[in-house]
Amino acid sequence: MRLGRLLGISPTEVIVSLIATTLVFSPLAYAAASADVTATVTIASISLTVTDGSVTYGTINTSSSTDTTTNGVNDSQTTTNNGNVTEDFDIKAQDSSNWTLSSTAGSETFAHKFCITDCDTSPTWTALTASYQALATSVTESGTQVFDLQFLSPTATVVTAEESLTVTVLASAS
Ligand SMILES: [Ca+2]
Repeated sequence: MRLGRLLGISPTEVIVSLIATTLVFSPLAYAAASADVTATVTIASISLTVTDGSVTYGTINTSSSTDTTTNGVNDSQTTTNNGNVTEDFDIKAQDSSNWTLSSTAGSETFAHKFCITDCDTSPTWTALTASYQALATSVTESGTQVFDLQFLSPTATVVTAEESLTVTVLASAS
């Protein structure tokens, strides 16, 4: 009561003043709080390479065969996923300028086959066709698939100049 008289206010009035001050300043303490969410995104890139991408079978007879294994020209090919998503690889071939692609060789007809497992020792050759077939599935980023090719020459042909043969590997999102 003595303090209240000196300040000219009663104790009850002092308490009320303190509460009022608190109510005024409390909202300011919350107003400064914030937090950010940082979002990132990467656009999918589907890409592949085939190295070295070139096979020279050389000169062979009709009704003969050669391949890229160590028993042949030793030139296995490596397909690499150089995109940024997991990919599937598919492979196909096509007729050449003068010969027809088939599963077996014939007159003016050749076969082109691929192998992915134990190709140097006990290869399993699968005939390439004009339609895509699975070469590898679920290849992770930077992952690779090595494969070999086998060429079976026509049983008869009038073509004696160099013939170019095309094999195509396709990458798609796995
Ligand atoms: Ca080569």
